[in-house]
Amino acid sequence: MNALLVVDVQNDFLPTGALPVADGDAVIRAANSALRSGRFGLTVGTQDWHPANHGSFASNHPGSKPGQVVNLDGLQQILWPAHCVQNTFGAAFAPGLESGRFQRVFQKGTDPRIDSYSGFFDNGHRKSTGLGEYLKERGVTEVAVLGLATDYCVKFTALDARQLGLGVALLVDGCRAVNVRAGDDRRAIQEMQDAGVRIETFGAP
Ligand code: VGL
Ligand code: ZN
Repeated sequence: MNALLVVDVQNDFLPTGALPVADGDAVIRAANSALRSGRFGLTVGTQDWHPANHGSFASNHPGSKPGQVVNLDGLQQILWPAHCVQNTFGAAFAPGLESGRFQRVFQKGTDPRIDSYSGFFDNGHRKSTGLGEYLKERGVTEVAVLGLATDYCVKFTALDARQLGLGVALLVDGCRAVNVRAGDDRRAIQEMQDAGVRIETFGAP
Protein backbone atom coordinates (compact mmCIF):
# COMPACT_ATOMS: atom_id res chain seq x y z
CA MET A 1 0.00 0.00 0.00
CA ASN A 2 1.28 3.47 -0.86
CA ALA A 3 0.29 6.90 0.37
CA LEU A 4 0.61 10.46 -0.85
CA LEU A 5 1.67 13.00 1.81
CA VAL A 6 0.84 16.61 0.89
CA VAL A 7 2.84 18.79 3.27
CA ASP A 8 1.68 22.24 4.45
CA VAL A 9 0.11 23.63 1.26
CA GLN A 10 -1.29 26.57 3.24
CA ASN A 11 -1.92 30.25 2.54
CA ASP A 12 0.93 31.54 4.69
CA PHE A 13 3.50 29.64 2.58
CA LEU A 14 2.25 31.08 -0.72
CA PRO A 15 4.13 34.07 -2.20
CA THR A 16 1.57 36.43 -0.63
CA GLY A 17 1.65 34.76 2.81
CA ALA A 18 3.31 35.58 6.11
CA LEU A 19 6.22 33.18 5.50
CA PRO A 20 6.39 33.38 1.73
CA VAL A 21 7.89 30.60 -0.36
CA ALA A 22 8.92 31.78 -3.83
CA ASP A 23 6.71 30.14 -6.47
CA GLY A 24 4.97 28.25 -3.66
CA ASP A 25 1.65 28.38 -5.50
CA ALA A 26 3.15 26.14 -8.20
CA VAL A 27 2.74 23.14 -5.91
CA ILE A 28 -1.07 23.42 -5.93
CA ARG A 29 -1.38 22.06 -9.48
CA ALA A 30 1.15 19.33 -8.75
CA ALA A 31 -0.68 18.33 -5.57
CA ASN A 32 -4.04 18.25 -7.34
CA SER A 33 -2.80 16.09 -10.19
CA ALA A 34 -1.25 13.64 -7.73
CA LEU A 35 -4.47 13.64 -5.65
CA ARG A 36 -6.62 13.00 -8.75
CA SER A 37 -4.28 10.44 -10.32
CA GLY A 38 -5.63 7.37 -8.57
CA ARG A 39 -2.01 6.25 -8.08
CA PHE A 40 -2.15 6.44 -4.29
CA GLY A 41 -4.08 4.09 -2.02
CA LEU A 42 -4.21 6.70 0.71
CA THR A 43 -3.94 10.50 0.62
CA VAL A 44 -2.99 12.55 3.67
CA GLY A 45 -2.52 16.28 4.20
CA THR A 46 -0.52 18.02 6.91
CA GLN A 47 -1.08 21.49 8.31
CA ASP A 48 1.31 23.68 10.26
CA TRP A 49 -1.06 24.64 13.09
CA HIS A 50 0.42 26.99 15.66
CA PRO A 51 -1.17 28.67 18.68
CA ALA A 52 -0.67 32.49 18.62
CA ASN A 53 1.89 32.21 21.43
CA HIS A 54 4.11 29.75 19.57
CA GLY A 55 7.80 29.88 20.50
CA SER A 56 8.93 29.80 16.85
CA PHE A 57 7.47 33.27 16.21
CA ALA A 58 9.98 36.14 16.43
CA SER A 59 7.14 38.33 17.71
CA ASN A 60 6.98 36.16 20.85
CA HIS A 61 10.64 36.94 21.68
CA PRO A 62 10.82 40.69 22.38
CA GLY A 63 13.78 42.28 20.64
CA SER A 64 14.29 39.37 18.24
CA LYS A 65 13.93 39.23 14.48
CA PRO A 66 13.00 36.45 12.06
CA GLY A 67 16.10 34.45 11.09
CA GLN A 68 17.66 34.63 14.55
CA VAL A 69 18.29 31.38 16.41
CA VAL A 70 17.16 30.97 20.02
CA ASN A 71 17.07 28.14 22.53
CA LEU A 72 13.51 26.85 22.81
CA ASP A 73 13.05 24.29 25.59
CA GLY A 74 16.55 22.92 24.94
CA LEU A 75 16.44 22.91 21.14
CA GLN A 76 17.94 25.36 18.64
CA GLN A 77 15.05 27.21 17.04
CA ILE A 78 15.10 29.54 14.03
CA LEU A 79 12.64 32.36 14.56
CA TRP A 80 10.00 32.87 11.87
CA PRO A 81 7.46 35.56 11.19
CA ALA A 82 4.16 34.60 12.87
CA HIS A 83 2.47 32.12 10.50
CA CYS A 84 -0.20 29.42 10.28
CA VAL A 85 -2.01 30.49 13.43
CA GLN A 86 -4.79 28.00 14.19
CA ASN A 87 -8.14 28.80 12.56
CA THR A 88 -6.87 31.85 10.66
CA PHE A 89 -6.83 32.39 6.88
CA GLY A 90 -3.05 31.91 6.83
CA ALA A 91 -3.38 28.41 8.23
CA ALA A 92 -6.09 27.34 5.76
CA PHE A 93 -5.28 25.15 2.79
CA ALA A 94 -4.32 27.13 -0.31
CA PRO A 95 -7.23 28.10 -2.55
CA GLY A 96 -7.71 25.60 -5.32
CA LEU A 97 -6.02 22.77 -3.42
CA GLU A 98 -8.43 19.84 -3.58
CA SER A 99 -8.15 19.23 0.15
CA GLY A 100 -11.50 17.42 0.14
CA ARG A 101 -9.56 14.51 -1.37
CA PHE A 102 -7.48 14.04 1.80
CA GLN A 103 -8.56 10.98 3.69
CA ARG A 104 -6.97 12.41 6.83
CA VAL A 105 -5.32 15.65 7.88
CA PHE A 106 -2.63 15.76 10.58
CA GLN A 107 -1.87 19.03 12.33
CA LYS A 108 1.49 19.81 13.92
CA GLY A 109 3.28 22.57 15.78
CA THR A 110 0.43 22.90 18.28
CA ASP A 111 2.65 22.90 21.39
CA PRO A 112 3.95 26.46 21.96
CA ARG A 113 7.18 25.12 23.53
CA ILE A 114 8.38 23.07 20.54
CA ASP A 115 8.32 23.35 16.75
CA SER A 116 7.35 20.51 14.45
CA TYR A 117 8.65 20.55 10.90
CA SER A 118 7.94 16.88 10.28
CA GLY A 119 4.42 15.58 9.83
CA PHE A 120 5.37 12.62 12.05
CA PHE A 121 7.09 14.03 15.16
CA ASP A 122 8.00 17.33 16.80
CA ASN A 123 11.59 18.56 16.33
CA GLY A 124 12.74 16.82 19.53
CA HIS A 125 11.05 13.54 18.54
CA ARG A 126 9.22 13.82 21.87
CA LYS A 127 5.68 13.26 20.61
CA SER A 128 4.12 11.64 17.58
CA THR A 129 1.36 13.33 15.60
CA GLY A 130 -0.22 9.93 14.98
CA LEU A 131 0.67 9.93 11.27
CA GLY A 132 3.18 7.07 11.57
CA GLU A 133 0.71 4.91 13.49
CA TYR A 134 -2.05 5.77 11.03
CA LEU A 135 0.04 4.67 8.03
CA LYS A 136 1.21 1.50 9.78
CA GLU A 137 -2.35 0.47 10.72
CA ARG A 138 -3.30 0.74 7.06
CA GLY A 139 -0.35 -1.30 5.82
CA VAL A 140 1.40 1.60 4.10
CA THR A 141 5.00 0.75 3.16
CA GLU A 142 5.68 3.46 0.55
CA VAL A 143 5.02 7.19 0.67
CA ALA A 144 5.37 9.96 -1.90
CA VAL A 145 5.93 13.44 -0.45
CA LEU A 146 5.33 16.87 -1.94
CA GLY A 147 4.47 20.36 -0.70
CA LEU A 148 6.07 23.22 1.25
CA ALA A 149 8.73 23.81 2.07
CA THR A 150 11.43 21.56 0.57
CA ASP A 151 14.10 22.62 3.08
CA TYR A 152 11.94 22.40 6.23
CA CYS A 153 8.69 20.53 6.56
CA VAL A 154 9.02 18.42 3.42
CA LYS A 155 12.59 17.43 4.28
CA PHE A 156 11.90 16.46 7.89
CA THR A 157 8.73 14.58 6.90
CA ALA A 158 10.65 12.58 4.30
CA LEU A 159 13.57 11.87 6.70
CA ASP A 160 11.23 10.69 9.48
CA ALA A 161 9.37 8.47 7.01
CA ARG A 162 12.71 6.84 6.11
CA GLN A 163 13.53 6.43 9.83
CA LEU A 164 10.20 4.65 10.28
CA GLY A 165 11.28 2.18 7.60
CA LEU A 166 9.05 3.47 4.82
CA GLY A 167 10.10 3.68 1.18
CA VAL A 168 10.02 7.37 0.26
CA ALA A 169 9.79 9.22 -3.04
CA LEU A 170 10.19 13.00 -3.10
CA LEU A 171 8.04 14.42 -5.91
CA VAL A 172 10.39 17.36 -6.55
CA ASP A 173 8.23 19.14 -9.10
CA GLY A 174 5.61 19.43 -6.37
CA CYS A 175 7.95 21.13 -3.87
CA ARG A 176 9.36 24.62 -3.36
CA ALA A 177 11.89 25.85 -0.76
CA VAL A 178 12.08 28.77 1.69
CA ASN A 179 15.82 29.19 0.98
CA VAL A 180 16.73 31.21 4.09
CA ARG A 181 20.23 30.76 2.67
CA ALA A 182 20.85 30.38 -1.04
CA GLY A 183 21.26 26.70 -1.91
CA ASP A 184 19.20 25.36 1.00
CA ASP A 185 16.92 23.64 -1.55
CA ARG A 186 19.83 21.81 -3.19
CA ARG A 187 21.32 20.79 0.16
CA ALA A 188 17.94 19.55 1.42
CA ILE A 189 17.45 17.38 -1.65
CA GLN A 190 20.97 15.96 -1.26
CA GLU A 191 20.31 15.19 2.41
CA MET A 192 17.11 13.36 1.55
CA GLN A 193 18.83 11.43 -1.22
CA ASP A 194 21.62 10.42 1.19
CA ALA A 195 18.94 9.05 3.54
CA GLY A 196 17.57 6.83 0.78
CA VAL A 197 14.78 9.07 -0.48
CA ARG A 198 14.18 8.57 -4.22
CA ILE A 199 14.01 11.87 -6.07
CA GLU A 200 11.25 11.67 -8.69
CA THR A 201 9.12 13.92 -10.83
CA PHE A 202 5.42 13.20 -10.89
CA GLY A 203 5.15 14.42 -14.44
CA ALA A 204 2.11 16.59 -13.85
CA PRO A 205 0.76 18.23 -17.03
C1 VGL B 1 7.58 25.47 7.76
C2 VGL B 1 8.99 27.01 8.68
C3 VGL B 1 8.18 27.13 9.78
C4 VGL B 1 7.26 24.56 6.60
C5 VGL B 1 6.76 25.57 8.85
O1 VGL B 1 6.08 24.19 6.43
O2 VGL B 1 8.20 24.20 5.86
N1 VGL B 1 8.70 26.19 7.69
N2 VGL B 1 7.06 26.40 9.85
ZN1 ZN C 1 5.65 26.72 11.42
